[in-house]
Amino acid sequence: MEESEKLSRIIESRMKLKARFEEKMKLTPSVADDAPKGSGKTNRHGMPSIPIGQTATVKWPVLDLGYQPNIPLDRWRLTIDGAVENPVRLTWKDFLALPQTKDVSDFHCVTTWSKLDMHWKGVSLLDLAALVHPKETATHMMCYGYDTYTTNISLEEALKPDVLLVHTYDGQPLPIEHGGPVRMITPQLYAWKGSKWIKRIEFLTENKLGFWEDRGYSNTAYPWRNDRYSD
Ligand SMILES: Nc1nc2c(c(=O)[nH]1)N[C@H]1C(S)=C(S)[C@@H](COP(=O)(O)O)O[C@H]1N2
Ligand SMILES: [Mo]
Repeated sequence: MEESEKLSRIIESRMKLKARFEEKMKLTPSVADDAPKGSGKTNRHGMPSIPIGQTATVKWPVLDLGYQPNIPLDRWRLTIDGAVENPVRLTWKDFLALPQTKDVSDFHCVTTWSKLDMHWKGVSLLDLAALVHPKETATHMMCYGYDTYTTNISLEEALKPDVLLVHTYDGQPLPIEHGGPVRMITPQLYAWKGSKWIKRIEFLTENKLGFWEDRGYSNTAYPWRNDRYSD
């Protein structure tokens, strides 16, 4: 297929997905809550920039399972499969050939630090979804890291425009300790929803729990509701 044809297919598919999830997205707490908990100036989706219980940090702490996988770019692969019409297994070259998105967003870790205004570059989840065509029955995703980590997310959260698979932070390749070569970010949810060293995205037709969600952390992870643990 011609590159330009591929791109126009992604764009068309992206518009359809947007339309399909638009209403649900508008109703998510990080956009819709009328009494969000937190302090500081209002961010671009109408929430206080420091969610309740969080403190802004300048440093960028590292959190992992005690193992930081080192994946050379020539062996890096990203599999996107499950409830999709067109499963793919992307090489590094394939990944960089997709539309690239830059964004500046905030990072809220459940251990109470928030790092604001982080400069990212990568591929949006929405564009990746547009590439694989999720089936009508798809509702959630499970993300898998090269370190065996897993985390689940609903599609109305995952397909928000600020959810990216990033390879660049502050103009530099994402460091290994922060999940390089590629990690996911979820600026409107606690950061554990973004898998570092991401290796596979599986579309699901029902919700399943990931690593922390299965160990008492919240399924939904809404920072402005102090939604840290499952009850
Ligand atoms: N693959 C993988 N992703 C992960 C984790 C992990 O242990 N493994 N930790 C999560 C948690 S709890 C947080 S707060 C962030 C931390 O990202 P950082 O180490 O870059 O600050 O990554 C999340 N993604
Ligand atoms: Mo975390």
